[in-house]
Amino acid sequence: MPVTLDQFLADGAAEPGLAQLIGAVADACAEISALVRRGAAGEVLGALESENVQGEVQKKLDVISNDILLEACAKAPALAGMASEEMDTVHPVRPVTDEARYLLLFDPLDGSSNIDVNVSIGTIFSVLPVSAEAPRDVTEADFLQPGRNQAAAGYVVYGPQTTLVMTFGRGVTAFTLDPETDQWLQVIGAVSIPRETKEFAINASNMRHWAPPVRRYIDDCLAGETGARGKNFNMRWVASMVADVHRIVMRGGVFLYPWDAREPNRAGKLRLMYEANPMAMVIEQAGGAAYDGFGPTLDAKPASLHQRVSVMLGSAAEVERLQRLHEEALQPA
Ligand code: P6P
Repeated sequence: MPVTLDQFLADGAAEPGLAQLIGAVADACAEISALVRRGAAGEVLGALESENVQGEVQKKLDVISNDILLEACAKAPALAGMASEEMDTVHPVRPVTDEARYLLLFDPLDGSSNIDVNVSIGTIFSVLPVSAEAPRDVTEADFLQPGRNQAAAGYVVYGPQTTLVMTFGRGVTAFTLDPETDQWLQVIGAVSIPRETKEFAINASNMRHWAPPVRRYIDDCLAGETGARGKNFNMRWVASMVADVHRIVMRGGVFLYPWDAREPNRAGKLRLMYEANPMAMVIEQAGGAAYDGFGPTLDAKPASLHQRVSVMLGSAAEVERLQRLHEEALQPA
């Protein structure tokens, strides 16, 4: 009989307050999964009139998922505050104390442009520690910590199966939701990402806008066995980060959403705090690597809650190659 998430969390996977918080996240995601599965039958598809802080049109399910997470997670006594892609500012839950010592950040429904066309989407979450000399409400500054500080991170992919992949910093484990019992059943005890791969994921329509190191890396992949790599590559692009990252978690690969010249003043499309950092922690804990064009993603020092970042992550040998190409590009000719 597979281990359930409740058993896993009760058996010392993390200190009780953090375990209870992750349990609340999982409960919320089981509820979101049921809504995603119902789709149009549940009258939750389609877009709203509103836009989020990113200036993106909000889908009904974006806002519903955000509210489900806010309500479910606020019940966890260890939680002092939350932040979300769908909310302009941070959301204090209770004053910071020795018990209320965590912050939760999330993208409630990443890839939401895929909702209406029935392509896998997901929830991404990150947990940071917080402390205070005396009880006080959290502020945005409390959230601006490097990803290396995360106490936990993970995602739920709503696909043919609903699967939770997460880490407390001691390896990566995966649970699949049994919709008949609403129980999360452990399906992988220790995820390990192959160091090598033949599969890359990037939106190739942006090729003419890429920086030279990215262009060189992809050109070498496309040259296949006749080129510098001496092997053929395959390409995948779901346009749903959670789905692309989950494939890499399951069989290796490299995912790139790098800086490009379309908006030169923008570091990238994806957000550091609640997309890149949690994914980078999962990938590194599973033996892969994550790089932001300057150094390890997890070492990036955030300046603002919704800041964007260049993302290159996955099989370690490929990320190391990308890092070398970036560093060589900085050398004097
Ligand atoms: P593009 C989804 O909107 C998302 O934020 C990520 O999940 C995904 O990897 C990326 O954007 C897709 O972007 O430019 O290919 O549509």
